[in-house]
Amino acid sequence: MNIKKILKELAVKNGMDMCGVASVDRFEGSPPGTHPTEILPGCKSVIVIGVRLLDGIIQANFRSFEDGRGDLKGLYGQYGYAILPNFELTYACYAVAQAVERYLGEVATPLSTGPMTMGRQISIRHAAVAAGLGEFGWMSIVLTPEFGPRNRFGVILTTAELEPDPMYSGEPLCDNCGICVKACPIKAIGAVGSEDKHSCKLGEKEYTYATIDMAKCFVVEHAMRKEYGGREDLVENDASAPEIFEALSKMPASGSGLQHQDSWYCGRCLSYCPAGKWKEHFKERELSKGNPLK
Ligand code: B12
Repeated sequence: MNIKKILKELAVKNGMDMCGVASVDRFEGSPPGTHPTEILPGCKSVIVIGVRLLDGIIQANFRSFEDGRGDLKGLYGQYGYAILPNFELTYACYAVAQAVERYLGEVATPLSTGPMTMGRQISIRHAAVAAGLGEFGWMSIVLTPEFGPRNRFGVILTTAELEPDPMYSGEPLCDNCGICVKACPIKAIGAVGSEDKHSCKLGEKEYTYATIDMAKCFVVEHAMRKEYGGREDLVENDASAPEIFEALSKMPASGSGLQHQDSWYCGRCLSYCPAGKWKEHFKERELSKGNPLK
């Protein structure tokens, strides 16, 4: 029985595009509490599954950014960020974990995938790179050869000793073009070449990516100002994390839909990143004018 093949096919049957395996030794240097063995004692392998974002949803973002169609922005929140990918990833993580326990008699712990499922037990970005699915882009999230940053990932920890996949070693996926930096409306992504950046070592490879001002990113994502599609100016652009959380707790609950609060989930950095096959997916189909500053 080729268990890795079965698990990968199961991930695909459950709507996933990618599946990779990392050995636990690739997680040396994890921040306290986030090492896989601190979450699952005896963890030997980390399985990472990934789903691409629909081209049709990224194009809805282009209509919003380029044509002012604010009414289409929620499609990204729904199908590209908070709702669908998270639930799909959650179901697929569950199916893979069930298969590991049923077929191998080992223990498998699926982790949270992000908004709507909450929790952040491990850095999923680091796990996706460790499992060979791609590399960090300057914008700090993971780029894959086909989809660039337009993917979401989920993680399953297991005591099963699975053969690890090689880490990505193809052509560099990010050429530090700086489009993500220019596309961000609140300047949350550090400038290319800035000294304020992050480095980390996974396996034998060293990676560098920008420092992200996550508080700023959050203000835009959650439409906390009118200029980002919000109903009111709830915080200043340079609000601190505590100020943001206080404002968020007072934000009126949305009267419609599954989400409790307004959120537009921005996504400019990942929509305009030319990595992966952006040209084939969007430019050649004339889906984007390609200028984030317009
Ligand atoms: C909370 C969160 C947010 C918050 C951030 C709040 C905050 N203050 O951190 C907000 C809402 C702002 C946000 C924004 C976005 N997010 Co988000 N987010 C998360 C979430 C749920 C948790 C992040 C986290 O706290 N991780 C835990 C800490 C420990 O990790 P860290 O901060 O990344 O790690 C640092 C160190 O601890 C160290 N480190 C951590 N682990 C390890 C391991 C080793 C071995 C080493 C050496 C070092 C190391 O390196 C880092 C730098 O110092 C993750 C899912 C997840 N669990 O990872 C998604 C996740 C990172 N988000 C994702 C996405 C898509 C986005 C957005 C693009 C959404 C959008 N707007 O469209 C933006 C990102 C914009 C950008 N350019 O970065 C995806 C990224 C997918 C990808 N392709 O890589 C993830 C992985 C969700 C998923 N299931 O796919 N996000």
